[in-house]
Amino acid sequence: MRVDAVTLFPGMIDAPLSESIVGRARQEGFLELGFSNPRDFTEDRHRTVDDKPYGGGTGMLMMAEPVYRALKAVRKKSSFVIILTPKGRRFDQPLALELAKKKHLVFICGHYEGIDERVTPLADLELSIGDYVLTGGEPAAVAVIDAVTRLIPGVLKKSDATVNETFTEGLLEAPHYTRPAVWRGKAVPQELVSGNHKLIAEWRRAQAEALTGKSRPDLAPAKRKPRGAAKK
Ligand code: 6GU
Repeated sequence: MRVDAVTLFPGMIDAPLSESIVGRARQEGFLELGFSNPRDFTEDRHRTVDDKPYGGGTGMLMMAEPVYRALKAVRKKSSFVIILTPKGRRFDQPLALELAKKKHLVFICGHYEGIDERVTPLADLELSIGDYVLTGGEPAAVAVIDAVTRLIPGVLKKSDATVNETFTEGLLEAPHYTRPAVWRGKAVPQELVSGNHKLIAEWRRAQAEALTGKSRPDLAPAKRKPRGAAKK
């Protein structure tokens, strides 16, 4: 997969995605990550990329033309273009699975108070990673690129590592333990050391359902209202 980021701060994306699993995926060619900086597409002496908002208000906006040119430099027919903004659709695992099928993703990262609204129609999707405000789209791009990269076939060693995991089945994962069997007086649940695979599977399922109900009742299927239930 090819990914390009349109950003004024490529280092905010390049550095975190040079470590660990994604760093290795880049070295091994599963992910090709490139950058296009709007500042490189300015023509004035100060290489200006931002200006004050019409109508007043605090902060600065990214100007449309440098962003447009930086996008144009990387966009291809096959590109799926995403603008990162807290106003966008909330990112989740089903969307990560959809994005992992694309050949080329382009992420446009807003900074300052955002981007001139006239660039929005250039994108296929406006995307947010949650209900809080970041200083810019770059940390959000890192989160989305990470979640997508680990779904590219071959990036994770175990092919089933992405099947039984949190959110894929709409449940949080059961707790995990490794050696020692007793650590500072705390023992590993006896089901996990029983060697009985059916018992282990049942224990994990029950733990996953209990945990989901407790921490994320919004995800718990049993707690959801039946479909078509009359609203009062
Ligand atoms: Cl995509 N951008 C910014 N600036 N803040 C966010 C976000 C994106 N997603 C959540 N908060």
